[in-house]
Amino acid sequence: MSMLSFEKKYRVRGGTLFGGDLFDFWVGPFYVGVFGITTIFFTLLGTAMIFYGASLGPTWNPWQINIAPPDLSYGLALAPLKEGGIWQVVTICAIGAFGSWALREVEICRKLGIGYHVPIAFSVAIFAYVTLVVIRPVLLGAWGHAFPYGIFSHLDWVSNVGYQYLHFHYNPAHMIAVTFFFTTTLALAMHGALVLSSTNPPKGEKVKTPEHEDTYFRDLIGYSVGTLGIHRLGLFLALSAGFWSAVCIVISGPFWTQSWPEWWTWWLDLPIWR
Ligand code: 07D
Ligand code: 07D
Ligand code: U10
Repeated sequence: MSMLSFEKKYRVRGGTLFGGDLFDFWVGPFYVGVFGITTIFFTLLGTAMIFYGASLGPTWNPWQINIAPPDLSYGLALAPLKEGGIWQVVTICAIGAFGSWALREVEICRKLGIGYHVPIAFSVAIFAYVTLVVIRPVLLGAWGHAFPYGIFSHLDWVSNVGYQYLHFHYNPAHMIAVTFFFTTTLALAMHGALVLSSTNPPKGEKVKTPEHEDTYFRDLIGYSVGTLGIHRLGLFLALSAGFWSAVCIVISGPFWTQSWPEWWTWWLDLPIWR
């Protein structure tokens, strides 16, 4: 792959978080770093464990492979490999790989002298995952409460856990998370559409300015959030979606054990109705 001239200039040593110059180089387009090596280590080990788990199971159909967490009876103990231990090793590898990836992002930010927005954003996704496989199971007292690793089996888990609370749509934090997800796609659609409409005109027409973009929304809704502002808003909306997702699942069980429709009885119990 050919290098951008900018890349030639900036690809110098320094800015690492750990290990000094160790692995402080590039392979093709990829920055390596100590955390690139740890990413590859955890990814290869985790993937190998998934293959081992699959070899013990009834199928090689990629849609149906299932690596399940230990039975609830193991509580928070380590389980034998074939009884959920594989899931435990894969989970350690996943957290190791995602964490290493985030730290490699940090090192690249430091080399470039840019903000840490991307690793912070990825950390919210990692936080949602860790909530599902560590924080909530620990609060409930068993690894068996985590989701299984498999394309269809993890969907079954979501459905089963949803119906355990009768109607998961009544979970107020789930409502907030869903609303943030929907708002994120609305915002990205509007932003993508607006930028293309002004900067990618038909042949022969001039590229328009950010003033055109501002004025478009002032004409339409009386206010423009601005060209930098829409990116701040986008990041806020997307991170809020992930954050409220983590909240909606961590309160289900550890902090609310009844059905979610029942939560809303506080409304009927308000003294103003009496
Ligand atoms: C487009 C970036 C690229 C990433 C991709 C995913 C793997 C898994 C591993 C066979 C947006 C790569 C997939 C490496 C292969 C094995 C062992 C990101 C993009 C293309 N899910 N989920 C999917 C994961 C959870 C839910 C698809 C991961 C929770 C529902 C894919 C995790 C809950 C639906 C997938 C995770 C949940 C899916 C597409 C981790 C609540 C779907 C993902 C680590 C969050 C959809 C068959 C995508 C589907 C789907 C991966 C966790 C619910 C297989 C890696 C437990 C309801 N999930 N998921 O595009 O078609 O993400 O499923 O937490 O309908 Mg899931
Ligand atoms: C966890 C993914 C982290 C990913 C990481 C990276 C790799 C590398 C490599 C590609 C959080 C992985 C990277 C593996 C790949 C290469 C090279 C993201 C994570 C770290 N729900 N629901 C949510 C909706 C219902 C239920 C969240 C909608 C039903 C349960 C979101 C509907 C019932 C749980 C959401 C709907 C139910 C959720 C998921 C509609 C089932 C959760 C997004 C329209 C009967 C989960 C933290 C998320 C959650 C969750 C949306 C319906 C149950 C808000 C829109 C009523 C049990 N639901 N849901 O969390 O909060 O992303 O998880 O009906 O656990 Mg729900
Ligand atoms: C944005 C933007 C903007 C831009 C942009 C973007 C946001 C301002 C200026 C960016 C957006 C896009 C490009 C749009 C498309 C993106 C998406 C839809 C998001 C989803 C992305 C994907 C699905 C792609 C995922 C690809 C990945 C993660 C790359 C995979 C790479 C590796 C595995 C190598 C990683 C390198 C490491 C760890 C460093 C060390 C490397 C080496 C030693 C060499 C490589 C060695 C190997 C690969 C072998 C090791 C094996 C591994 C890692 C395990 C593999 C396991 C297997 C089982 C195969 O706002 O505008 O424009 O562009």
